[in-house]
Amino acid sequence: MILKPQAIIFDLDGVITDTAHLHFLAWRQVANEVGIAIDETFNDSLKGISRGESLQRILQYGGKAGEFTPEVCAQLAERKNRLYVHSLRQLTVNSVLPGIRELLMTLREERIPVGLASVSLNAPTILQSLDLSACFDFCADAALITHSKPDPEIFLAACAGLGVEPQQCIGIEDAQAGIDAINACGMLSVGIGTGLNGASLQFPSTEFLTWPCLSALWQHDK
Ligand code: B16
Ligand code: MG
Repeated sequence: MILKPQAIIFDLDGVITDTAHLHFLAWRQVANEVGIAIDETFNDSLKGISRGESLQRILQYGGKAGEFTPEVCAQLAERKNRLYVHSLRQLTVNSVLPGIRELLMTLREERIPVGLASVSLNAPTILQSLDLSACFDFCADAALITHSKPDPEIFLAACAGLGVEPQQCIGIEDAQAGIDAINACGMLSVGIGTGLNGASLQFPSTEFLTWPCLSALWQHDK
């Protein structure tokens, strides 16, 4: 039996910090401008979904799929991003979700490599605002990814960058698309929140996420 996982790979939005609400406010404004009303429940379905695909889902939801040229879609996505990036100014070192900074420090002490698998192109900026960049050994580059979660591509890229095998790693996610992506590459999956299906282990919030729990999961399953 291998006693420790080769790496722990984290999602960003909803696991490291809560940027979902900021994504929602920016998308709601852009959606309003094209006559579509979205709410937080619909926004949940955009978690882990890339910017371009999120826009397509919003247009579909509002019955406007195919109404805008690719150029206009690019402008709408760009406008959303400007609003979102502006709102990221409110992030500080205190915006890290409960227990996460402590877990990252423990993983360092245990010499377990740490990776990031976020499809957000703003991930490096967000980690900097949280003063967490140094806690990650490798962050998969969302710009090089062609498929959003639930495709496993971003998690496989994180494993490749760390030089580890997915089957020897644990992935942590708050979105169903992310849990499906983790499971698709053969990693053990840990879900944060409620209403997730198929996670190897699930916690209601990040404060319960500790190294002893992850270690116990590993030793139980491997
Ligand atoms: P950006 P994650 C995802 O981050 C968000 O959950 C999703 O709502 C967002 O559309 C996506 O990043 C792209 O973000 O527009 O900043 O490139 O959950 O994979 O950390
Ligand atoms: Mg997430």
